[in-house]
Amino acid sequence: MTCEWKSRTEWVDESKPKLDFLSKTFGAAQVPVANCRKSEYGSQPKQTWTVEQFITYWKNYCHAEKETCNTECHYLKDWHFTSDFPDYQAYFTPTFFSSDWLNEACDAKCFDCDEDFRFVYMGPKGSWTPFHADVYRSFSWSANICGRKKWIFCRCGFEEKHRDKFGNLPFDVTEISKEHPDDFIEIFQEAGEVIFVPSGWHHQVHNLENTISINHNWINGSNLKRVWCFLQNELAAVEKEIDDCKSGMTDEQWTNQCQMLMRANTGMNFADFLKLLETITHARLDQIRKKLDLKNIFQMDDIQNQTAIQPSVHDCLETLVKLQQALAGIEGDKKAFPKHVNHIVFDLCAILPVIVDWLEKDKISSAQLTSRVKQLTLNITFTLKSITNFLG
Ligand SMILES: O=C(O)CCC(=O)C(=O)O
Ligand SMILES: [Fe+2]
Repeated sequence: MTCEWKSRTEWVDESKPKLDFLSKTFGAAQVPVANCRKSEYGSQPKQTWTVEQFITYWKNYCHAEKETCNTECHYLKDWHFTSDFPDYQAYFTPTFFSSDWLNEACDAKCFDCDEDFRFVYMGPKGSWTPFHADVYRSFSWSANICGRKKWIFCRCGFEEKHRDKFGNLPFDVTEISKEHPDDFIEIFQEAGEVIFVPSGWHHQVHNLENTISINHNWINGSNLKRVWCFLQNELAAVEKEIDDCKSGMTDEQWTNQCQMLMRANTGMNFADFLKLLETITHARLDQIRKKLDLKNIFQMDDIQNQTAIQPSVHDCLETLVKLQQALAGIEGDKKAFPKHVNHIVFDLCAILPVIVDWLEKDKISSAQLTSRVKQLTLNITFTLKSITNFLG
């Protein structure tokens, strides 16, 4: 999967990172560097260095490591490499991981900040990432360019057993995982191998050699419900935290305050999530319009200007069931649509139940957001109904 990648040939020599090449080629880039021997507020403190500074440090560390283990241990992580060097093409996203709404939405400038979710990590032997679950409960994939990693996964949900009396999860599960081997899974990742991290699985990662890896965080129709659940839990946590301020606020002020705090804590609030869903939906409707000649069946332009009656929850769910029945009724090799259209239908079918759930929850968002969710529900339901009719 990775042997053709430029990073695997240009960045590595005899299984070791080509430090001089990396410094010469990418030295001026500014990168986050974590201090692996410290913990501040449950995470490793980070500073911004240049790649050149990091490589100089790394060379000294490799040298010093032989004499003493008291030296500071730094880890270059979460480097937005592709965004810094868009023409370099260090790797190709493996096909299995290519349905990636987060990065698709970032590329479409969906979010206010233009940081993507494509990263490079570089660290000396001994550098590590503390116990965590990934941002927004996204999936991640991680490919080793060189070196070796030990992953400690906690079976999904079992992390709850290991919270302290304040409800905090452990920072380091090295000892706990030995004491509770049934709750954890240890995996060793070699150079060239790719790890898939399922949504919501907590994990901790250790570099056993000087290691470089490339990873993405991604969301798609298969983990969207988990992301939606996570955001609702984050909102509930914020509401609980500032509950004592509620009496002095109007409903609108309260909603806005909670959403603002949610974005600060979590990096995504309901407006951002809706923007993501709108961006993906509109991209898929565009793709249908371009790729499939369904003009006789329905007028795609009508969808954007829909003035039809808002579908009920029952109507939306019935639409999904009917579409599934129509798809199931197609026999043998006879495909309903070309492959890429199946993929579009899959995405729309994943979004609909989430936004229907959103609408069913009273007062979960501002009137303005709710009206946009309604519009999206209408667009998707109308499209899926038309596709079902098309299937006969
Ligand atoms: O490689 C690391 O240090 C951490 C990677 C990680 O946490 C991930 O890919 O989700
Ligand atoms: Fe992670």
